[in-house]
Amino acid sequence: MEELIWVAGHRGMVGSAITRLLESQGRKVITVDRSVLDLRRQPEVEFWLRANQPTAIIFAAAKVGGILANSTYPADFIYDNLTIQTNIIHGAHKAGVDRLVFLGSSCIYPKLAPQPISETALMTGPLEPTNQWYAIAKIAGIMSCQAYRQQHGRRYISVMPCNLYGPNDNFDLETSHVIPALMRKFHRAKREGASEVVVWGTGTPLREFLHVDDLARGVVFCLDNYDEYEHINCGAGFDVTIREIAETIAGVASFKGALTFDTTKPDGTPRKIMDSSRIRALGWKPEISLEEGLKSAYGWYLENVAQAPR
Ligand code: GFB
Repeated sequence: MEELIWVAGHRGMVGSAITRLLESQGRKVITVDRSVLDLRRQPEVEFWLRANQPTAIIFAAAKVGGILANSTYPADFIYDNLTIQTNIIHGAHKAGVDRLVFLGSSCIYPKLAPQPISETALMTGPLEPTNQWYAIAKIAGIMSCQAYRQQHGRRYISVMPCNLYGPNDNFDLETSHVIPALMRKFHRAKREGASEVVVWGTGTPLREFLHVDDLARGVVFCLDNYDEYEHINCGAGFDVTIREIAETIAGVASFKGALTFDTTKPDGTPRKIMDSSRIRALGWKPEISLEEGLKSAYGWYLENVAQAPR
């Protein structure tokens, strides 16, 4: 059967990176716009899957956001993610799609998991409260893949990325993650000649950041080479403090002023570096350094977002 891969969520940062990679490899990709198919509507998703018959699905469709979005819109995060993933995973099984790669997040692990966090830490302790609704939805997604594998023999797998950044990120200051938010803040401060930029929290939390093109290679690598019940981590292998990432982005954006820390904003989990030794042993490793990745992502922001009329 000729391969046809549905990248669900192809307009987002992760889905667009995976689509670019698959197309550069000459592989056949199918996508569908949100205006044509609302992934929260089960009969429509099932109909679309039966009509289009992909041979594999890469699942990058999700309601995502930074620390503030997660804690402000918990109902949206749990409802959208649970319905989208249940519709796609169940619909894939009903339509006879045998391969599916589900994407989760490092926030599935307990807030105080031993570091670096191995896959076996799942459900060994309480979650980080700021994103527990998103995390529970993603945990349900992992277990759904396992359930369809166990009961129906479906080759559905789950990949857990660390914090990501890159082209097509969300640069909205209220709902974005830290890297795009700081790119925007430093760019604006430089343009307006401001003497300081406000960074949320204490600056002490540690985060593991991976360029989305590296993640895309990891996901496609898993589609081709990984077929197991247990989910698999995909991270950069090192972490940095929020203060360090802020200073690096300030350098990339040539902002010379001061950083101030707004401690009324949440820090979130203190640290979440994953143990990615399993995927590395299989043959994947990141290729884009943090410095290089931040420079290219900032360049993308300048060309595609900063110039756009608002
Ligand atoms: O990227 P971020 O929102 O995600 O925040 P999480 C990371 C850290 O950066 C937190 C700090 O300690 C923030 O307080 N930070 C500093 C900022 N300045 C800013 C800013 O201007 N904007 C933002 N957004 N943060 C998310 C989860 O957690 O990570 C999601 O909520 C998902 O569920 C994602 O798992 C990968 O790493 O804290």
